[in-house]
Amino acid sequence: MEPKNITSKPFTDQRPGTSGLRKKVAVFQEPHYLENFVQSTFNALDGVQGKKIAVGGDGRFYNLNALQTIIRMAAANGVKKILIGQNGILSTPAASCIIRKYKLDGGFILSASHNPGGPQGDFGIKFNSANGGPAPEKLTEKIFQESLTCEGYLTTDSPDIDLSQPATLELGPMQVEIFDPVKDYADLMAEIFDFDLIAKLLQNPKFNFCFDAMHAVTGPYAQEIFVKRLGAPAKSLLNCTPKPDFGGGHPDPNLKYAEDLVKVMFADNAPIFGAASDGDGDRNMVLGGNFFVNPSDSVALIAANAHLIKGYKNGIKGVARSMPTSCALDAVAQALNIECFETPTGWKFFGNLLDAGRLSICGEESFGTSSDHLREKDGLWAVLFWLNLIALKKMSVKEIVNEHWQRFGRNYYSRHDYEEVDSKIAKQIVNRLRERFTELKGCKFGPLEITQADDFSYLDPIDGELSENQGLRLLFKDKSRIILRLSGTGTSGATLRLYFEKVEEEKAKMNLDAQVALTPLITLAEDLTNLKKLTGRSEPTVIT
Ligand code: G16
Repeated sequence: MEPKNITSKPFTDQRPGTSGLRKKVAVFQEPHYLENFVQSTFNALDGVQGKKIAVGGDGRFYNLNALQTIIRMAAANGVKKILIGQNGILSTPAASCIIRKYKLDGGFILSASHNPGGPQGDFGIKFNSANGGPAPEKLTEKIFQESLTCEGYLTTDSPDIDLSQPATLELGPMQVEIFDPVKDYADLMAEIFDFDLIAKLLQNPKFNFCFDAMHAVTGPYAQEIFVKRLGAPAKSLLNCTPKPDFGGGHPDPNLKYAEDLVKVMFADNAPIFGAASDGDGDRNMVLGGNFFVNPSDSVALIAANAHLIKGYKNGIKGVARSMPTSCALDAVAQALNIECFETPTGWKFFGNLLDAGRLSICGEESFGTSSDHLREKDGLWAVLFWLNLIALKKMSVKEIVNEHWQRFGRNYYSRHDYEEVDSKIAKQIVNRLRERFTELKGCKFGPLEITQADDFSYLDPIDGELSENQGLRLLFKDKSRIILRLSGTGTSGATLRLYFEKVEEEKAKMNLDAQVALTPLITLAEDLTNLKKLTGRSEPTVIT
């Protein structure tokens, strides 16, 4: 196995977004595109000679080609050992789990998360560091800088490796281990949750639940955990075979795209509990029978009840949420007298706080929740948390959420997404609102008074890094919020996200439809931004 130096030209568009580099498959198929990014990552890590890394992905189209490319490049760059999920499968949380468990130097996750797959869809690659978490901004920026001058890469002529069976082999001096991607993760879940109690619940004929893997990576994990280990009926699982095009769907667990699950859960005689996960298994959506749990409420409720769960029985240290996530979590932190951090959007911002032992539970409005058991958001962990809680409380999902609101207040919350908007127009909308900040401060719109208008910035309390321009905030006297930001995960045009929040402390007023409760804020946002008019849209693409 002789390393070969291949000459290429630098690309100018390889700056990682909110979560790694995501582009159309066709872009990744351009000669040298993937290779240059991988080499830039190796270079940004000051080389990978003698290092141990993992690689795997969500099963989407182009995963297997990319895997073989990375294996060859790893060998040529002097990697000591590479661990690869069997059949190239490795969910994002499972990758984080094995990087930590086997003390690896990091790993590549091949996924564009919830974005559609298939030859016309998206592909993505992200690097997770030795702590198991997404590369911090400092590293992603270094990778980007390397990519701007990357004029070649190292690879070999070795043939493809058979990834279909667990095996240990050698590629030149590099050890290659193809491993079962499910076992270590499932073992970790069994350490955190009361599997005996959950098994009793799932095997009780009076209980029924439905989990939708959306033809994505969590299928094999759900089969092992829910059916094999916990004894749930196999019919509880939907779409559990990963497919390169996710069955033609959009593996985003929300009310619009998880339509198979939504049909089941919003029917007469709906199951008691329903959940879905996304392409790479880090997001989750939780539903009760005819009832949607907002992700911002879910993380707050998980924090409030963590002490009841085996893995957190000694209580939790602190909590964190991304800025656009509702402040429901803050109310819990206040009651528990623990720290609550507000970070920019992106799981990478929780990493330092988790490593420093400052927080135990964190989550985002974008259907991500997790804890310090690893350094990624974790879809199945959240589902197991809910199942454990239902088994303990013997209440329905709706009753559990209502009990939470009655205790902590309700933060009415919704996100309106406008996808594939012309990038120029999207930027113009954001810039115009920013320009009006001084004028807007102190303005009253009926009962709504703006007390603060700013562009969120975050000073990391652990490493002192400043992250600016993280989303426009209009904060109101009554604790309502309107937030506007551009997504960092789309691949076509721009996605504008508008977030609305209104705090309700009056117990009798907690059961309105969120869109109704938020109408004054939604109307005001349109008046201030002219978003619909400027984008020519009559309604958002997705409402959550
Ligand atoms: C990624 C990040 C999350 C972020 C989400 C949405 O999730 O890991 O932290 O909240 O994108 O980001 P944006 O609003 O910029 O599109 P995933 O599941 O796509 O990896």
